[in-house]
Amino acid sequence: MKNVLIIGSTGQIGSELTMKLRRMLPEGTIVAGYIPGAEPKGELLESGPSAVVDVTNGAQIAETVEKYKIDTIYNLAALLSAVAERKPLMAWNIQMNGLINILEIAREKGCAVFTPSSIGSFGPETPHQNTPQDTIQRPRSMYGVTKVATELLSDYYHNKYGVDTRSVRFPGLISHITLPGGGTTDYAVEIFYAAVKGEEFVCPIAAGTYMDMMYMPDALQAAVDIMQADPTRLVHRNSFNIAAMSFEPETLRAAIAKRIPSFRMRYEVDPVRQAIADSWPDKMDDSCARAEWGWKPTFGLDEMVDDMILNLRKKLL
Ligand code: AKB
Repeated sequence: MKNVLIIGSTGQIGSELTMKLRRMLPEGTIVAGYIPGAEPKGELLESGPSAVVDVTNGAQIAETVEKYKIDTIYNLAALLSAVAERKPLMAWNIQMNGLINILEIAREKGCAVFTPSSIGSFGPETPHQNTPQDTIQRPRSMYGVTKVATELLSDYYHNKYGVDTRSVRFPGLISHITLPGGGTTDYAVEIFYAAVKGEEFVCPIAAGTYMDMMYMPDALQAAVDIMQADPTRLVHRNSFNIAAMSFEPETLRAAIAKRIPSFRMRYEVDPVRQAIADSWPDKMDDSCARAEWGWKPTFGLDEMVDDMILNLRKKLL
């Protein structure tokens, strides 16, 4: 990995992954791909090249790959689960037509490709406790359908054409730099903004709903480590379960209230997001990722809550 194209570089993961890779690979070129309307700003804009790369436009991807001699593509363009339910055709177009554009270019130019999957690739029939690496995947949401198809198509391009595709199934990602947009797990980010600003939080997910969650530094490390893993050790490729913490809204509320005693939360459950959340695992088994490429998270619930509050106080107050 030397010259890297990040598609979706201004999103929740992309904005931080681009900066991490620029710091990590000073000899390389890390190109921030974006779509008009979501331009990179500040440090992201100034610290390296950027290019308009719409994932649904194969010619744009090919041109950027050629121009910067790209060897690795991080494909982070996606509509998240709740918004994908409102715009299923758009989600399909971005997630699937976008992916095949990338895989075709990767096949021609010899690029490695990372396209994240998600806890959203599982469905109501999946075992919810210690969800195994290899298990039933019958999601009911469009987001989930595209994630399962992403895993299958990525493996297909590896098995048939030798394209170096690898990925992880991300839990809900918690971060303080760029807000997520339209996910089922977004409540676990938005709650911190409300708490730090001294506002009441209206939680769209019901008490008692457990989901896997992860703090962004661990997610970024996973995205890097999987692409740098020794391929001879990989039994799986697309995609690895990775887990860090599992909680329900009350656990998070209590952890925040311990640090901000005036914090208040009430529930107004969103039926669309709740149905999706109910169909997802409570807690995944990530033993294959641990065994095959050394996955190990560093942030648990308390470390994450401390760090989120510290950073959001700096940002918002
Ligand atoms: C979402 O909630 O849609 C995402 C995800 C878990 O993939 N954060």
